[in-house]
Amino acid sequence: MIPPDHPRYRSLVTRELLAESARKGIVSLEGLTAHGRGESFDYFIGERTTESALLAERTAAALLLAACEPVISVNGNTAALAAREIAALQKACGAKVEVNLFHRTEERVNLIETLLRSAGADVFYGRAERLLPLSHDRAWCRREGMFAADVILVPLEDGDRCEALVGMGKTVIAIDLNPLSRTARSATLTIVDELTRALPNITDACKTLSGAERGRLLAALDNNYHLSEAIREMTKRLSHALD
Ligand code: PTJ
Repeated sequence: MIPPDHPRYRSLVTRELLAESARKGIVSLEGLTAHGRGESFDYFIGERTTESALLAERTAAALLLAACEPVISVNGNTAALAAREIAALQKACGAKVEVNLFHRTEERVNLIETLLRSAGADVFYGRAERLLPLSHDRAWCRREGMFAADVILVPLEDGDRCEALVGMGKTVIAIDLNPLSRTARSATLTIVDELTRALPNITDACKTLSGAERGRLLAALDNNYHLSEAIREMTKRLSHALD
């Protein structure tokens, strides 16, 4: 039992949720280490949404709303941490929600789809095929889903697939706390923020952005700006820690 007055209460509760999800088979054991890496980068940005991340979240909303075939890709960590937030974003932007796993088994796909449905998401399912140019199992997706997407949101992605999706001509929005990762550097737009803070901000922006604001955000999209602002923020905090 974690006492609510523990200074790291939220972080400890989240870890417990992920550990429990790993025991159920939703999160992979590797997903637990990925979360630890994310936590360390979150420390460096002060565990809050920075100004540049919020701008990236609003730009992500503009991209999703402008898309013809938007898709939200969901893996084990994303489902465990944010199934309800995924369902809310789907309602706000009309994207398909499709499960795509690195450590893929049919059992995990089914568990994650069931969790998403119980949170209110309308999960895109059907026969998966090896359609993406990758040698690992993230290549499996649906022809009418991810394969046909023009804009795809990929929280906690690995660099290989992000590069492959961009290479296929897709607009890729990544959510990744590590601004140095291959994913962050190869995506069209990277949101350097924690998943459960980023998703509600994108959903809010989907509901409130005017047509003119959307146009301005799309015209100003510059991923290098978001990455360098995130690195600047982290460097600033680290150097203040020495004061
Ligand atoms: O469920 P599966 O089988 O598809 O596996 C999923 C994992 C997460 C294991 C897989 O995609 C993976 O190995 O990811 P990576 O390459 O470790 O990348 C995950 C990235 O997400 C890292 O750069 C982390 O810093 C970042 N990250 C981790 N947790 C969060 C996060 N970013 C935002 N919010 C988080 N909560």
